[in-house]
Amino acid sequence: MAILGIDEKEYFASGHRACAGCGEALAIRHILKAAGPKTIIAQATGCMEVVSTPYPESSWEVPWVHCAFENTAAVASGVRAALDAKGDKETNIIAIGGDGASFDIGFGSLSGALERGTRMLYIATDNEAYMNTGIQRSGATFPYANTTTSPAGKVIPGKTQPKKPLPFIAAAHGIKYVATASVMNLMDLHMKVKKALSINGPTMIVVLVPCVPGWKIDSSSTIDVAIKAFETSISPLYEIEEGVLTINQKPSEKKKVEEYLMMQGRFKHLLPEHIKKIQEYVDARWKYLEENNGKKVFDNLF
Ligand SMILES: Cc1ncc(C[n+]2csc(CCOP(=O)(O)OP(=O)(O)O)c2C)c(N)n1
Ligand SMILES: [Mg+2]
Repeated sequence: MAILGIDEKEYFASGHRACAGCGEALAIRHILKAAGPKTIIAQATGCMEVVSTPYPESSWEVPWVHCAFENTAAVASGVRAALDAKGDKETNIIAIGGDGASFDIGFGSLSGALERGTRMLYIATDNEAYMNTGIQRSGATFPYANTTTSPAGKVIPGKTQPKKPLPFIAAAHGIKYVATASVMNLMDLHMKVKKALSINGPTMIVVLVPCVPGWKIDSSSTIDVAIKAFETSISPLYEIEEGVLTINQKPSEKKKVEEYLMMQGRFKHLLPEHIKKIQEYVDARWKYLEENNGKKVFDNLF
């Protein structure tokens, strides 16, 4: 049975070892509900693999392939080629990687698969650090976040680089569909997964997934933090379809970034000057989105 179009059946079974309040596990659960049973997953190493797959226990109710950090999109491409050889046009292929796997280490194979036009959905579950190995900064880590490799102290105030704009980098390959999503709106995530899977070509979704130990938040506040990320425009929801940018949902009242930052231990060292810089950074990114809403931002010639 389905409630509001969402399958009641679970394809990511309970009993896995993710932390209480894990945003990533929640996203995976809903990605699979949207994709349904005719799906093959290729997944990079990372928290989700470690908590859900050690033999003989697995939470995956659909076929699942382990991938190294570097080659998840290449493995998905190979699975697609095998299905094509069998004449199977029905089965969905979803490659999933964390932010470390997607923004950084597996980026080469991801870019290759996007450029080749491989029909697959690539989903980056973005918790803004290499969480599985103890909270190291990645290209997705938000500026000024305290991580073990961008330690806030006398020398630096946390990460001193901006967040890599992966959705835009993916869209610049000329692919048909790129979207951002967040666990704060699971219906939106659900619809985006379904839409992406209906497209004949590579598609990509980057989902914001708060991490309880990495962000130093309470396990009961995962969704509240994700909502605040949306309300402050730190995590905007948009699609880039055939090169055209569409903001899907706008906050009714734009909140100050401070409200989001102060909910999390990883930002507790910030001084007013840092918060001001973050506000400017977020405002500039939001201004770009608003100014280009409904416009073609990338060519899609093929
Ligand atoms: C080439 C390589 N470098 C490092 C590792 C060790 N490693 C395994 S999981 C992981 C962190 C994964 O981070 P991310 O992709 O963001 O996923 P998360 O754990 O945050 O969900 C690291 C560094 C590895 N397996 N392979
Ligand atoms: Mg991560």
